[in-house]
Amino acid sequence: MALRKPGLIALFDVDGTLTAPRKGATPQMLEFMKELRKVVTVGVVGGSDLSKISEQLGRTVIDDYDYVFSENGLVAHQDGKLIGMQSLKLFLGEEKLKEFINFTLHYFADLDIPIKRGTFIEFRNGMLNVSPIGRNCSQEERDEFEKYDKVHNIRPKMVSVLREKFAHLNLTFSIGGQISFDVSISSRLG
Ligand code: M1P
Repeated sequence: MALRKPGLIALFDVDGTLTAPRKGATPQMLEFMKELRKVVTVGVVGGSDLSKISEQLGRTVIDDYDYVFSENGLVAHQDGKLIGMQSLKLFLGEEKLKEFINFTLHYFADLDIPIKRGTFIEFRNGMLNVSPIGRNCSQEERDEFEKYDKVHNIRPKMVSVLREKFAHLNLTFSIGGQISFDVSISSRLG
């Protein structure tokens, strides 16, 4: 590691950058990243939780990169060790969290979209991942939902309802992937 440039870090997004959305990295990409790490400090940043990023970049991902920021940076690893984690549960408290989840599930019950599958809300450490079609849809169903959403704005409309209804909770909403959006602790708060 003697050749590495000090004070410089190369940070890479996962889905759509190092891998196709929710797919594994190619051997060529993994080899490239390994070589890059010889000359510069390398970090990866993904919206998914660590277990999904590990599926995509390899089980030893936290040791293979200098930094791994999962859940959009709400969980941080450096040199294989956990250095920071935000907890949505602690931030909101059980009552507010339950109120948010209940409202979201009611919204889904009234939502008319072509198909629905399962896992509509995925509870992570610092965030909830919310998906109108459900996270355990197939790749084909995922691609179809993405197209449908571009026309019907299912996610933007839902985010705008939630943003207004839960304005007092200081949450951040982000639509980053194909079938879902992330709800996390607002970065504006310490
Ligand atoms: O990394 C971008 C997003 O990837 C996934 O989104 P989707 O399943 O909708 O394609 C999720 O892991 C999401 O949290 C993340 O922001």
